[in-house]
Amino acid sequence: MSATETQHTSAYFIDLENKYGAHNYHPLPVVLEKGEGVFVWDVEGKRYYDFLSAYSAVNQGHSHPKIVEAMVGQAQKLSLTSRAFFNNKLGEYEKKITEMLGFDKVLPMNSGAEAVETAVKLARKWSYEVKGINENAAKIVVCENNFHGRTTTIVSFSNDPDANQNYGPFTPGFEKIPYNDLPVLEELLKTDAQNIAAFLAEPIQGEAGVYVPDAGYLKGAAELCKKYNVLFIADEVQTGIARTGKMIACHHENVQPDILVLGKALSGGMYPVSAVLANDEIMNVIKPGQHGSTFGGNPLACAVAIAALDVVVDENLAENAEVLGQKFRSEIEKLISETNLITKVRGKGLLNAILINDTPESTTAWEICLKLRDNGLLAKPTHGNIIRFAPPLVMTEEQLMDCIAIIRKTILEYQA
Ligand code: IF1
Repeated sequence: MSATETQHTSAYFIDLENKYGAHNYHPLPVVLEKGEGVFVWDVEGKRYYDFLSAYSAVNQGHSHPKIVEAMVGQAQKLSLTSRAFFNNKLGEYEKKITEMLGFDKVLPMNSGAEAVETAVKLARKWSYEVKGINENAAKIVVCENNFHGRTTTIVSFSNDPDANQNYGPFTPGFEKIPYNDLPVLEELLKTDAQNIAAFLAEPIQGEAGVYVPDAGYLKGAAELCKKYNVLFIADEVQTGIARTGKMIACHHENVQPDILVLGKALSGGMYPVSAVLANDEIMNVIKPGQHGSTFGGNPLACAVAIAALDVVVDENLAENAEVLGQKFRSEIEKLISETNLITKVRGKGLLNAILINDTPESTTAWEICLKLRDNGLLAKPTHGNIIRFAPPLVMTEEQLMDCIAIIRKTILEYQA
């Protein structure tokens, strides 16, 4: 503890946030002070396994030394220039990420929602200037139960009342179809492709409850988009950066989206970094002065992202996520045979969720997360009765088995 930090209890910090902070979250009652690898510590010094990873932003583990070193070093040299001038980190980063993922160009932004908004603007502009849709007539097809961020345009195409109630009027030009339903997508493209710019989807619907689509869905959607000259936009803000066992989830089906959206773990959780990748025919429709942001592509963000990507490759995080994810699901399947409290486990790589055998309106999942906290593991329900489990990808098998033991102990004690 630094000399200037006075020791306060968790209650003190919770009271401060309740009094002085907007109540736009309902956090689990735990106050974190330190993070390292797969662990976090609260202000009382208690250690927890982090099984949320800041919603898959800390794939490389908390405060990864190589990313911290890159950040501190760059911060001491040059943090922000604005894009009014060139800098010596942006081009290096752009070369690295476009070569790594197989695209001609990248447009750097900051938050995931900003990157999704950028993808929407890019697809619309391409559809008017390249595809030839009448101006302001472009539609973008999205999926029911999507989560793509919280800007007004993005919540305009949400069907979650918590996300958009009383935030109208909404942005027009979006059409919702059921997720994981190729016939409906094909029917819509067959009848209206001439007015459709793009199909935007999450390769796995994270917030909706880690819904993994049927095998072949992503490939089928990409093929339909190609057939009807509609752009396929993959929102990999949560599923990207090795989380599902591949560098991006689309790679499980050898799909190369027309526009790829990344965020979160692109910086290892160290700094807001997001990105939109596309080939020249699409990306070059944006000309100087037609899009941007103050911090987008700043030297500090680039230095952090370069280090974060190196860690993913050097430490084989995708392979580790694949192996440990299979282990996690098989161990939870064993637990399901011992209890009625859990009805299902689903996921890919280390993006998983369990379904609690109670109604979505019940507080059972929340109460189980409180018990998991007491037993040294932090997780949080997504919707109602679904608990998401997403630890940092640097976890070892031994640590995973330790977490399985905590989950098993908690479930069996809770149902007793
Ligand atoms: C919150 C959810 C997860 C995302 C996908 C874009 C964004 C997100 C697929 C926007 C962000 C975050 C937002 C955060 C909680 C978390 C979340 F519960 F909200 F839905 F992960 F599932 N596309 N997801 O998952 O990125 O602008 O936040 O950087 O808002 O509470 P962002």
